[in-house]
Amino acid sequence: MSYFEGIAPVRYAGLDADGDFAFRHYDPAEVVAGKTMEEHLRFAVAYWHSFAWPGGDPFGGQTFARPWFGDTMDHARAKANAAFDLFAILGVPYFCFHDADVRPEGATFAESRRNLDEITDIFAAKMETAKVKLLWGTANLFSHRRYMSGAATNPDPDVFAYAAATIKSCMDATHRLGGQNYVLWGGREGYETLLNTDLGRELDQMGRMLAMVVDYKHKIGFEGTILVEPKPQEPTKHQYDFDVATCYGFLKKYGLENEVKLNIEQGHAILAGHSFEHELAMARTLGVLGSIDMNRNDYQSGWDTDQFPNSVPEVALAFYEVLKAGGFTTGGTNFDAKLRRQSLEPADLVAAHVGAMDVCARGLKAAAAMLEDGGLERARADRYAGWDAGGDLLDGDLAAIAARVEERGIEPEPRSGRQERLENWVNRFV
Ligand code: XLS
Ligand code: NI
Ligand code: NI
Repeated sequence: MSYFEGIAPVRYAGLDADGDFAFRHYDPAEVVAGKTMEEHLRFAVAYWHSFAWPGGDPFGGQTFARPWFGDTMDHARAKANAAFDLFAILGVPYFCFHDADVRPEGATFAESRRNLDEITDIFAAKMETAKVKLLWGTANLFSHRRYMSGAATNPDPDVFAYAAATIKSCMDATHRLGGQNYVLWGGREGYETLLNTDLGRELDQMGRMLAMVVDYKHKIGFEGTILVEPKPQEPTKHQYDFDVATCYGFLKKYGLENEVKLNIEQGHAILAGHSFEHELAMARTLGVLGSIDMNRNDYQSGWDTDQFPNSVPEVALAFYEVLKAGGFTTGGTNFDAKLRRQSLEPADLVAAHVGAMDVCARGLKAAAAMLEDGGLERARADRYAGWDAGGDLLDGDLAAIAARVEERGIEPEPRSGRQERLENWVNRFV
């Protein structure tokens, strides 16, 4: 019997739909800005939050009683059955996973790797008939105590080697399943205290690991994109992949800026003191926008709360940047989001995704309408028009310009930035 017994596949039923299990805005076949919504949004379910997270918080442990919780291969198989049931109910085109989400840890590295290979076979068999494909795979290099001082950045070279071997096994699994991307999130690649930390050495170790990942990708003929996921802190006090701009500097330093793109997460942007659209605009501008982890942070708690997205105005500005970047290529919209720990029912897991998919659909439609209207782009073009006007004022060096400023008696006239008018304009669409 399915864990989701009694919940039928969710379909688009329009604004008059009844109940929790229908899409009111996400019509996968509806064409928006030249592509179907399914092609634009490329939704993915995150295996870890939906199937591996026990519902704990810093003051209490497990609240969820999932029948597949346990550390045997039988549990892992039961978990896979439930996961593929949810993928089918939602009709999502993609899912994402870490090794540790899908297989039990073995007594040795070799046993863990064999467990992963066995689950990979099961996924491959299910994917032959299921609609769902793999958006990305990744290695969990942060939960086990061996990684408490980092993975690539660990002071112990044995941990670096163990992490490298683990990444290889996860890249192999991702390749085998036809993954569109491979992700590296450096949860413990950072420090708790500078007092015991050699920053330069740790950055070099991280650069070497990433370069080896890129080499291995080419060696095995993996055609997906390698993605790094920025996050400023949590679990460590400071993480090296702080934000988009920091990651770009890192990629440049190690010569990887043409090989690696970024997976940008809403909650991580907030933790870094940015807005999601800032991070996306920065990545678009730097040419490294790869994929998004869609979620929402609580604005009061200051934690990475990984809630399902719920704000159409915020999501609209995010998809505006994605559309401006030309849309996703190998990337997609991964719901790196978990239920609140009191949301115990199977139905909660389904409804959370249904609502999030509808919010994204509304955001996408608003973004497409804003772009089509062109109001923001016109306002920007007008604001910078002086630069397009030509003229020789800016020719030459500082001295030449300075001379012209005096000769021509140039006195700049301040102009309105029109922020409130632009905010009002955006509100017409969201
Ligand atoms: C944690 C990260 C993690 C990555 C995958 O905050 O968002 O879930 O997306 O390792
Ligand atoms: Ni996160
Ligand atoms: Ni994430």
